[in-house]
Amino acid sequence: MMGSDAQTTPETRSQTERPEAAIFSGGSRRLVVISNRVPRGDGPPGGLAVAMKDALKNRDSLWFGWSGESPPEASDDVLTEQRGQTTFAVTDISADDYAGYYEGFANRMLWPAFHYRLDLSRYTESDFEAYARVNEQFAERVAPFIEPDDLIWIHDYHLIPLAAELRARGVSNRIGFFSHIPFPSPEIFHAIPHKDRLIEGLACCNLVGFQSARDRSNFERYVCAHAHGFWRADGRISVDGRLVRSKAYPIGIDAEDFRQKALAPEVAEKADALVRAAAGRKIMLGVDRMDYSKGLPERVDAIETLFRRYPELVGQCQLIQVAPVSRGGVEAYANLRERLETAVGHVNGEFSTIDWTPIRFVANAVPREEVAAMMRVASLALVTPLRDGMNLVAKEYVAAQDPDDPGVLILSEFAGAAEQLTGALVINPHNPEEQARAISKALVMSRDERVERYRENRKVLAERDSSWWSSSFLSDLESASVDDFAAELLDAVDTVRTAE
Ligand code: ADQ
Repeated sequence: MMGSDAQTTPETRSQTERPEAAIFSGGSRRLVVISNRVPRGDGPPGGLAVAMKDALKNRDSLWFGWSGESPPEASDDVLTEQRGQTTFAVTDISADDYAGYYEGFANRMLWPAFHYRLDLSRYTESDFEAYARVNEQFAERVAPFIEPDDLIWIHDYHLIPLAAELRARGVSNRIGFFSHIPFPSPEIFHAIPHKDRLIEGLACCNLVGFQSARDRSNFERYVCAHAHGFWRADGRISVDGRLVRSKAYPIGIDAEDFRQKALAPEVAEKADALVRAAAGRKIMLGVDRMDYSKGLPERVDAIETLFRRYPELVGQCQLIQVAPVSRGGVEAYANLRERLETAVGHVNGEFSTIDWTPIRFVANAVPREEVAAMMRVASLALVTPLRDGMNLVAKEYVAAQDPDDPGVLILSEFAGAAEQLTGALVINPHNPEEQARAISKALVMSRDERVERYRENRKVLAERDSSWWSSSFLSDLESASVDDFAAELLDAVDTVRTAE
């Protein structure tokens, strides 16, 4: 629940009892953010909170989502807490619905499918029903808070049907949706049960944002080939009379803030200790949530290939892989941990010497500042997902480098970040030989080439930071044309006529 020092006001609101309108500041509309998780008052800010920092600055906002509580019987109460200009509004999800909605349809069905792993997707009708129900509950509970001029920004795959549920409750505001994860190719999307409900949810938005041009193209191709969509001259897509614009907004980071973290005196000692322990050997770093999309077993295979192909590197470098367990409730993740530990054990068993281990595997979470300090001292980073919406670790690694003596980023061509970070050594993670070759190249790369590649990447980080990401999305959402609504009205009239 929310921080103990917070002033929490329990309140249940009916449809008619609307909260007081917020006062607009700086001429900008109030922003309503809706996401599964809402930043907690007492913990470090999570990824989305960091990315949304600038969007929330100097404007009134409401952030709605799950409270983090799932009692056996959940009430429909919404608890609010004011922090600065933002009202945080949270609601419980019952234990059964949480299991079906979050662990079930969102993380057992959609996450693997959107990451091209239909083989890992598990579908049950009751999971989908819970997913649909939670989206309905979210719409029902947030609708009374929405004022006519608010901009609504929905985040991620947990809440794809939400816009349709809001429209069904008469919400005619501008609605934007951002997908943090990939959008799969049309053939894969076509295989997802209830795909029509998902497309309907996205088509009810005025703007749908993706991490990369590839994701956007996948969405548009699906809608046009399989959902009666067609492109209009103005670039928007018409889907059943609704007009939706889709565009790539690659999420950025606050690079300077991350660099400061890497240099913080509190973690300098930790970084020094790491360097001392490496005893002159080069540090290769991997930092990921333990997820099958991140290419971890494939990375371990590549390290084995590296030492076989380049025996002169044995004893000269070490991979430090931080991969804390995530989504422990989903079985595919437990299997992954087992597979990974076996693979690491195999490589370490084969190549270790009395004073050297090829792979140090850390399955516990490491604080963000320590991660930053590790990135600063690593000669190279392995960011080799099989699929990734963006991958912020790639950007953070670049931000943490010493500009005069930077390390090398080895990056999967299947991470959204590869469309932007052209200074990286880009590899296919399914090919251990190619990955091993890139590592060997990075380990001996001249300082001049490293600096040149770093500068290319760093320029992108500066031009496309987190502030650019949120402001460009919101300004496009704000300028969504009134035509959008006209088309929706025509659609509604048509529906009424058909019914008559
Ligand atoms: P994630 O899949 O969680 O996010 P990613 O972007 O790599 O992936 O990481 C998000 C944050 O978590 C980063 O700030 C990173 O430093 C931190 N993190 C990851 N592993 C960590 C570890 N082992 N220890 C400590 N911190 C760790 C989803 C999508 C991504 C997309 C983001 C943001 O899957 O593709 O980039 O959202 O949109």
